Amino acid sequence: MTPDLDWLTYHPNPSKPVYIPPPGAVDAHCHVFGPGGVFPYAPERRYTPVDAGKDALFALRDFLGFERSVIVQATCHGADNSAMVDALRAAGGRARGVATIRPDVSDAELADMDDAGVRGVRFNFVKRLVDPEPDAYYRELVDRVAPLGWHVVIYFEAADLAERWDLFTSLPVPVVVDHLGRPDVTKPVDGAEFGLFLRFMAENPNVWSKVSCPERLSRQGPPHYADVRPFARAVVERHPDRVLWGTDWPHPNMKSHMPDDGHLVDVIPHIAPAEELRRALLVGNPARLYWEGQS
Ligand code: 0GY
Repeated sequence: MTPDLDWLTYHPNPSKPVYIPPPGAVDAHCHVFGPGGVFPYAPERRYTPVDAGKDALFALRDFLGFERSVIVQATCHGADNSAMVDALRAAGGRARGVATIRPDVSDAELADMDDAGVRGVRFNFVKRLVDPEPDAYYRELVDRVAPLGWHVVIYFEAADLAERWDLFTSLPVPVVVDHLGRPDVTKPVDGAEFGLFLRFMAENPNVWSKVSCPERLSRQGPPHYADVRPFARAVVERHPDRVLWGTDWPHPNMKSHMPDDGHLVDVIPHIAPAEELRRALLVGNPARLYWEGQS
């Protein structure tokens, strides 16, 4: 399948990070795309990416100094999780997955995904990627996966938080927010918009955040993404036991630039300035949520 004309391919030779992650470090947000010839992209997709398969993902993991990965189903594969599950099975216990499911998923399919290492479902509310459903749709899906001990990953734009507040604050499982809830980083970190996100985390002890994707949120750009750091750091310091970090490789829909993954890793010490914070962010927290079956 031909990629979109304006699609930016992942960095072919990222720099070696100066920061060395601790043993057991987890890249808790990354994807696999295809290859489309083996795992076709979904007919309802909003973009056609450049193939980015499991071998390239595992090579990057090793190069950057990570031991494990959490592979999140991307919208270009719809609710066909086979590329992600294939990667989990090939990873020999070193990867866990987050699936996209629809109400027609069978219990046998859920059990098979659980066996492969899926530990959560992703609900996407970003309107350029999907057509979001009414709250009841998501509640029914949570009822299906809660007995398996799975959690929910939610991806939304900052403006959606107020609109979906009732849903997001009433889910009976751990809830992991992608990319800090996508704040507008030109607004103050102690302003009303990010204040609502901080309140969301403070009032709901089951809510986690990925302090990921400075490249998506930044106006100042690479290599330091300095304008995003205060937002990520505020969350890491307030909730050190409920944060995760990920590369977001292969960086779908990046239009401004393609990040050097080594530079992204070098942001970590700036958002988690103490060794103890970094160990929680990269090792302890993802281990608890994805490998030890508890939050
Ligand atoms: C991300 C971000 C994006 C895409 C997807 O599933 C997806 O297609 O999540 C985006 O376009 O912002 O986390 O990969």
